[in-house]
Amino acid sequence: MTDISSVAVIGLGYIGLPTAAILAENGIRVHGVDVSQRTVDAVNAGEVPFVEPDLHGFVARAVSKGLLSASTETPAADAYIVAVPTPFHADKSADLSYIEAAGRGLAPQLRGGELIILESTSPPGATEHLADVVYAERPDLAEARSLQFAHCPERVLPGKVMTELVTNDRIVGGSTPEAAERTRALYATFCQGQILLTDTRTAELAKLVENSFRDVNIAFANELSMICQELDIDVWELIELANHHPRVNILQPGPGVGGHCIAVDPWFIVDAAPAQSRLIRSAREINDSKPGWVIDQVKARAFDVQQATGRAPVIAALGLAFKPNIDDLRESPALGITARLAEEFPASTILAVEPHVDELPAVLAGRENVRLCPPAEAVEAADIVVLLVDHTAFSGLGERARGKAVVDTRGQWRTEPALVS
Ligand code: SAJ
Repeated sequence: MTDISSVAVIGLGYIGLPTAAILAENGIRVHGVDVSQRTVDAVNAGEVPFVEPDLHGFVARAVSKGLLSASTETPAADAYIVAVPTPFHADKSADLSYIEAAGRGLAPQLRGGELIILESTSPPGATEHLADVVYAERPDLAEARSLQFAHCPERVLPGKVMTELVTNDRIVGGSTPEAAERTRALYATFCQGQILLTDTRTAELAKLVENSFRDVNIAFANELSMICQELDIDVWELIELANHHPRVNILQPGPGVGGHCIAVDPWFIVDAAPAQSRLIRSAREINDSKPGWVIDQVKARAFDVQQATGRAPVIAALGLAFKPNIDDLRESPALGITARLAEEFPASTILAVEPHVDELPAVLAGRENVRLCPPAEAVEAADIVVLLVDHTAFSGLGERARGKAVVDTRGQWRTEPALVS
């Protein structure tokens, strides 16, 4: 049983808003806080300002029951959950300024005894840093150390957030065992998975390690795809065969790693222990180099088309999102590759294909040689087809690409035309 009846959730983004809504669904009074007035207005109207399946129903219900409200100022509450972004600086070190601002925003409301939980993905030591920021604002509470701090990193997959919030196991790192226990009791109001307790630094590193594990394994697959190209071996067949071994499970190569998590979090480990993080750093570098390798593949095919026809090739770029069947373009290698194709082939028409958006994103919109095009029409018109995202909508198009130069970075058409013909 939790002794907490009111929670302020600071940051109403992809993690904060679902967490606020699910706490409210389970009877806790929740007040959401965000710097964006637009987000605050949307939430107070029971709306969700981004796409996440099922979230809208939770938010609308919670607001109509009077259990969820929002504002730009932090109110008093029994517990605070900080779910703000942690981007990195140019030197790849973590930018903790949003966490610091959240700490300064909640400090004036404290009376002593509150629980302050950091959910944002953070480098080791960030929860202790948040405590230092809060106590610096409230020296009257510092001597008795009467506040409790905990780190409870989010682990949900975008697109499945409302399910995974309930079913995933959680890690809770407490500044004291009591802080960890109170956090466990609060999360147990909605989490049906195990809630495992540790200290704050271990919890922080555990989250970073989960995403680095995936990054390193994707880098292995990406490196294999480049090795196979050199050796003229089909990487997809190779991986399928190797994965028949009972202890081998190789992931899938692609055009690079996108999204705002896996391509970012490993750098926090590298920054914290640079000399010891050689494999993690290499993996990041391999995954970051993959878009350049894809561009080189297109260049080789463009040279052949130019030689054969005497004109610049029409290039279809299939997919702009960072992974299949979503509309999220953040840190998307597919989007970056399409922009670079437009730059590197100024005489070519680039047909950008993304069934999940209605207009070209800003990075492509101003370019004269790029236009948004429906999938089948793009494949039909192109000399070179570059498959960047394995959206289900593209699965039947391989046959139409037969006879054209194809760079299939996802292996989606592998059983149709060859990987790279
Ligand atoms: N990718 C590949 N090959 C693969 C798998 C993925 O190239 O075999 C690429 C995807 O195309 C995409 C990128 O990796 O560009 C990341 O996609 P993802 O589906 O692996 O992960 P995210 O970024 O959507 O969510 C991850 C999840 N972490 C792990 O699976 C360890 C999620 O559970 C975390 O909560 C989330 O990061 C986060 O917020 O940290």
